[in-house]
Amino acid sequence: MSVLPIVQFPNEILSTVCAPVESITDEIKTLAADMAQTMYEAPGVGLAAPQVGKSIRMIVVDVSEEKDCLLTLVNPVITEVSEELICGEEGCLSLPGIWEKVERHAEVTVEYSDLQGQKQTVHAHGLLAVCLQHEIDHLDGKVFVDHLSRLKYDRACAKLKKRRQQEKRC
Ligand code: K2U
Ligand code: ZN
Repeated sequence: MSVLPIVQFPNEILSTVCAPVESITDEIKTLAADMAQTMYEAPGVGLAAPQVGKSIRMIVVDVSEEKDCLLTLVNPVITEVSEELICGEEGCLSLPGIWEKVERHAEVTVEYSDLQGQKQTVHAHGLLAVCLQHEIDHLDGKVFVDHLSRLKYDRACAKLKKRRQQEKRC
């Protein structure tokens, strides 16, 4: 398994709608393992394939305390959402240092294929529900700052630009 470089915002691949996974090959299984290792190393609780440069519909998530509950979702689809919304601070491994409040559905149902090609369904609430919505956004070419007001979006972009300029000086 390898730790892969994480694509940084802005980047065209992060605003591109990903292609479905047509068949679950050994290459897809290796990518999934590398994505999981990259997520744990970051550390994060989720990661989407475009964040490691692959514009395909696959995500990994693990919101467990013990980091022993990895879910790999191939071609995930949100099939049900709660009317109840929750608002929480989100960050993103592609936008380091940016944390902003985002409104999400409190509960979601997601249908997907696992790495054995079996159809699965997960009913999620709490951090898992937020993480799944965040990661599936990535597959649709959206990052969490796209949910912000124009003022907060511009402020986040300016903060990222300043951070990168400071990093270059080091
Ligand atoms: O897409 C990503 O960059 C992974 C995010 C997923 C995420 C963002 C906001 C809320 C839930 C999940 C990273 O895990 S961001 C870092 C992080 C780490 C621990 C808890 C929450 C966020
Ligand atoms: Zn993200």
